[in-house]
Amino acid sequence: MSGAPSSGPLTVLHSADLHLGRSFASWGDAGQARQQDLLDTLDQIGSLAREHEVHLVVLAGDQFDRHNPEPALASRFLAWLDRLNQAGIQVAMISGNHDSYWYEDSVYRQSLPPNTILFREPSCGEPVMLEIAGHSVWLYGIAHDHTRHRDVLPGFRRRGDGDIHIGLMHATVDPRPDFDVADRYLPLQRVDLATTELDYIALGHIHGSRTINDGQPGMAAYPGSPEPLDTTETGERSVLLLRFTGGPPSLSRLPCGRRTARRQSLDCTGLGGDEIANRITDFADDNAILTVELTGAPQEIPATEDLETRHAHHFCYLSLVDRTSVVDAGYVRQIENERTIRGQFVRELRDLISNAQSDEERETAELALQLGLIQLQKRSAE
Ligand SMILES: [Mn+2]
Repeated sequence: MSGAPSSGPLTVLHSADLHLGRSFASWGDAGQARQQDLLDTLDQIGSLAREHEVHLVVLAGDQFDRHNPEPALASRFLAWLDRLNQAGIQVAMISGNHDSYWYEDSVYRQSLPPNTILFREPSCGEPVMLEIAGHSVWLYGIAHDHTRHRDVLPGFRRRGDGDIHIGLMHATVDPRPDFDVADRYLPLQRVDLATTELDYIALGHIHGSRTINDGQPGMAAYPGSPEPLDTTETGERSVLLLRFTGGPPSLSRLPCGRRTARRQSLDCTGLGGDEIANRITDFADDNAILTVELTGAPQEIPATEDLETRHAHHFCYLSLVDRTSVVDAGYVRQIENERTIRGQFVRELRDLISNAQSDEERETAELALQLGLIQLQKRSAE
């Protein structure tokens, strides 16, 4: 593939934030399977690189969830790099804030296959120049380092005309103005990227997919995590396929990942516990990391923890969020007229709710009504 000059485009696959070895500690039994999903996705990325006959793979940090993963996992990753080596595909990578090179026992301090370039410095020194498929490719990389103040942009700048200039950084581009981003997460503005005049900057750190300065000098993109890492990483996951013919590349997304995280709303108005359970199993999908938001006014308080446990096997992972309204629920209306302790409790809490002086006060009283009824329901079940 390399060697003889060609006039064809340079093709590059860009990924980041795979977080291999993540523990998924709060996922119970599903956690172990998720670690295997990450490895499957790593293999899928390698297959996509070979299938699309890319010349170069760039990995923009957080390949691992921590800097010193299990030796078996490190070996697995090295073997993956080696398979790309055998396919004649170059790799360039940086470490991220999760897998920082800075530590003495960093996974990246072992010897890497000859196709792999690792940027080890937290500021950009001399770029690395490669001849690939008839193109001169200049690579500029910044390794994550939380111990040094980094004024990274002076060195991270196009040197020389012509050719193809690609940067790699693990950074927070255009942070929300109301959000204070620590220096170690490298807060930068899109205009800072434009001034680098690089043809493309391969970004990592933000787990959603986003393109910045599209078609302009200093074009940059986040591929996002290729496999969802929690319930909030919703929607299709992808890696980026870039074609360089001079100037900013054309960019397309290649779908990837084993599972998909999504949210689903379920109106529980008038439904009892069994009916709510049936509606949840209607969503059954082995590949779904599903969050169901329960709304409306049900007949009974949804037993969310119990429902999660009993129906987890229909999904990769199931999480229920109870946003049902206790105040208007059928069972509360029934209880209200009872000459019982819980009837008294409901009447008093409903008074508090209707006489609340602020939204906060009303929400607190509603929550108290809900939690109190759950406790009373548990007690009557014992
Ligand atoms: Mn990350």
